[in-house]
Amino acid sequence: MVVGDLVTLEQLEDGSCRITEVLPRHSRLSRHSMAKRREQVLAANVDQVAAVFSLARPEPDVRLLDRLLAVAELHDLPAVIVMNKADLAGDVGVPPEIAAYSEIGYPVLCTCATTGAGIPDLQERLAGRITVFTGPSGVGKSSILNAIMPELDLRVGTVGEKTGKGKHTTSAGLLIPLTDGGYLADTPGIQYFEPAGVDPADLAHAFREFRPLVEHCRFADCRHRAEPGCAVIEAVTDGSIAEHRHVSYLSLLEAAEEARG
Ligand SMILES: Nc1nc2c(ncn2[C@@H]2O[C@H](COP(=O)(O)OP(=O)(O)O)[C@@H](O)[C@H]2O)c(=O)[nH]1
Ligand SMILES: [Mg+2]
Ligand SMILES: [Zn+2]
Repeated sequence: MVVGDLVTLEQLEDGSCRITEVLPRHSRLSRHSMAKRREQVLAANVDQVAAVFSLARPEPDVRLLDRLLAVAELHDLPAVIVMNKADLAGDVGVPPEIAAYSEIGYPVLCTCATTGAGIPDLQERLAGRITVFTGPSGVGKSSILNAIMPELDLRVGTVGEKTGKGKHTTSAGLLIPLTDGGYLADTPGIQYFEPAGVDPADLAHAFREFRPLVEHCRFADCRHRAEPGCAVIEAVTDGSIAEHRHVSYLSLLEAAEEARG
């Protein structure tokens, strides 16, 4: 049983409850453990992934963002990008590199947990759905949750991300019910996703702007690495695909191929 599973309960005579059945999952988020060589389900019944980053302090890590988006695509889950600390962006606003994600089909929401700007838009996205809320530490995930639900009073800053077992920490396997329906699932493991178990031939589909191009590659089994007549590489060369997206693809491809042996 994992975060997000729906179960049926039986109430015992002493008033406590016993789980009698885990209901079928309509979706799941999993990773393949390289060491154990098996699938590890991180969360069940997930509706979407929210990849949370900050515009500054720390700067957005687009390679990690690409990885998280690829994980979402590989699980057929829609993803939304949250850019927090909008107050630190100054006049520059959202850098073009980040704005480019909305051009390829990912909504980009800007928030400021300290002023509450953009939080209502985010709340609207989260209502009634189970969302995996993920991103590197320090970007303001706990602060955003506190802005949404002050009664939660999550620890912010340097305190116990990894160690704490108390109810106020964001350690593994927490499902936070939202006041207007829906849940946030905190699944730290998603960041360490390894594409073992992913067919290298399927990986290009995890990069949505590659999808319409792959059929134009000269070779049907093109891996979009250095093959002649590769439509993906041509698009990278002419600037219509961002180079870091291709680099992120190549690193996942390498890992997927390595895992295959
Ligand atoms: N300037 C600014 N700082 C923020 C914002 N949101 C969070 N912070 C700060 O960023 C740091 C990390 O926040 P935290 O919520 O613990 O991040 P988490 O590790 O992703 O949960 C804390 O010092 C927060 O006060 C924001 O919107 N603007
Ligand atoms: Mg936190
Ligand atoms: Zn190709």
